Amino acid sequence: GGGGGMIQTWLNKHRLVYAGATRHPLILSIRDGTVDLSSFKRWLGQDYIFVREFVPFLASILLKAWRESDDGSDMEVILGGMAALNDELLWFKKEASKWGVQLSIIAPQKANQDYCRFLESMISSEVEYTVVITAFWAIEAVYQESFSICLEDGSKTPAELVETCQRWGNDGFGEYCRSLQRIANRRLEKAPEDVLRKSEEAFLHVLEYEVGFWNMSRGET
Ligand code: HMH
Repeated sequence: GGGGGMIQTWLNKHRLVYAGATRHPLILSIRDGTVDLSSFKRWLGQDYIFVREFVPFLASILLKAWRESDDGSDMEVILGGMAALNDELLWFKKEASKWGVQLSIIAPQKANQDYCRFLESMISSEVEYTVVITAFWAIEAVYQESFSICLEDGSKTPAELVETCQRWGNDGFGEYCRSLQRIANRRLEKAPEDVLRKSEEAFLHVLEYEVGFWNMSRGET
């Protein structure tokens, strides 16, 4: 309950799990300037693979919004997100070449494969629009929250990583995440009990996969 909608209720209820995903040691090390650059490069290569998989996931959400949404502006928000991915993939290529990371030879690690398989499972037409828009919001919100921490006053983020942090930590991306949150809240408000339960599970799954994803940067697997 409360004025913040279901998402805020879940953020309160699961705040420790959420903090685990948004204040991961990799992010904290970027913010305090002690980041191990080989960890950053591992993250960069793996995230390029992830973002490529994110395109069909978003396409499936666009299709569900077109079929099921009661509000035409949902499609505009999702289409804006898809359009941004085009630029994002180009940015990854540019950034990888700047760091000497060869994207063409990178294989997805286990945690990345698991996360991508989860995205693929959400593409199914059996998975309700409300559930996928909740998962989509969570995926974007974790990056927005994480990288904006690295841009706060007093952070010691290395100059060469500021552009990366701005990609997800900028105000425009924050506004986009709030739009997704509003869509999710509006859908969750009218959702039957089983869809609510599945949406909360999807949210928690995203948080778990995000932690696994950050952990890959340690390069232990
Ligand atoms: C793993 N989660 C991961 N990668 C991303 N690029 C985002 C979220 C945000 O789009």
